[in-house]
Amino acid sequence: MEYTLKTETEFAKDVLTGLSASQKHLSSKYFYDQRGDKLFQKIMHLPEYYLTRKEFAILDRYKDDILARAMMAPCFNLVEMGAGDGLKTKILINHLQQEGADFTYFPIDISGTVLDELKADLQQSSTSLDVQPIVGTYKRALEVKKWENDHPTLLLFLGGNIGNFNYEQAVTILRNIAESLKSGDYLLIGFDLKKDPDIILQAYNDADGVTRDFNLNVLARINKELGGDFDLTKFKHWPMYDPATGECRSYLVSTQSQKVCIKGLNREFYFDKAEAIHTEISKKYSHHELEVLAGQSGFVVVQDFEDQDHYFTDSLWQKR
Ligand code: AVJ
Repeated sequence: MEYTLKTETEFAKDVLTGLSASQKHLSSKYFYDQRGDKLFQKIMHLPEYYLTRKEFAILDRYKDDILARAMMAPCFNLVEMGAGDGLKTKILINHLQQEGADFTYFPIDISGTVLDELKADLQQSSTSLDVQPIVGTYKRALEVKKWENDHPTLLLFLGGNIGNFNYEQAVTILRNIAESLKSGDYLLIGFDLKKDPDIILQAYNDADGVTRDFNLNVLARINKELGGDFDLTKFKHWPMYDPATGECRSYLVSTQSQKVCIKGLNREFYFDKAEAIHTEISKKYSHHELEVLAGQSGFVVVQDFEDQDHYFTDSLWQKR
């Protein structure tokens, strides 16, 4: 069967680059198609995956304090990087609406499906809410900057999504965010904090194998969208946590030497036995590190809001 060449898409280009590199890599941003969204929603309910529950508790407990600090005008923009299903954000949105606040919500996500669901869901519960979804990467959204107006902005970057970048990349993206904001604007950003390495590793290696399937989904996507013939049973999910750097890294390790054909790229790729594809980083921060990060990217830390176990922080920053 003839397979149309798809070398022009961003995904195709990234797969070609990543699988041609001497250390093979694929970006975790490609985990999130329709199936990946479902898997991640399942992950958020896993007993081992504490991040979502902790942040939920923080937002529920401190919503008044957070909004009292960050709400400076009757009319403002609420921008959210990586909104996903918006379940956590709904705590803040509901609260804002109860207070009669006047704001436009700009949810940004790489997955169009999840944004459609979010918009439908929000407009069902509150018909008057102005929702302006933006489908795309953080980078793209910051270039388009649909929220550029005279109103102040509260930008949300929740869930520990910033953890998917290493430190240098985090500085770059936060500087771009700072540039898209006005002096005095706020950023509420979620960081997973350094803690007992066992607890962290288990969160990325759950007993049910949902995280394994999530990781493998990038290969399933290559099969589906680029005509690949990856045999998913021949790759092993391998997360590891480095307590020094705070980086939890996930790999897919080839269990045998094998050849994979990707028709859409018109290419074959070889894997040695035990060769690894790096797929994800989930960086954990110390308080000191996030202070430095804020300073380097043009913000000051206003206040940290943490759960009782100090596993996670929603850190409120202000643009200098
Ligand atoms: C959505 C980036 C916060 O890194 O913890 C969950 C994604 N990966 N399990 C994370 C994820 C594996 C998650 N973030």
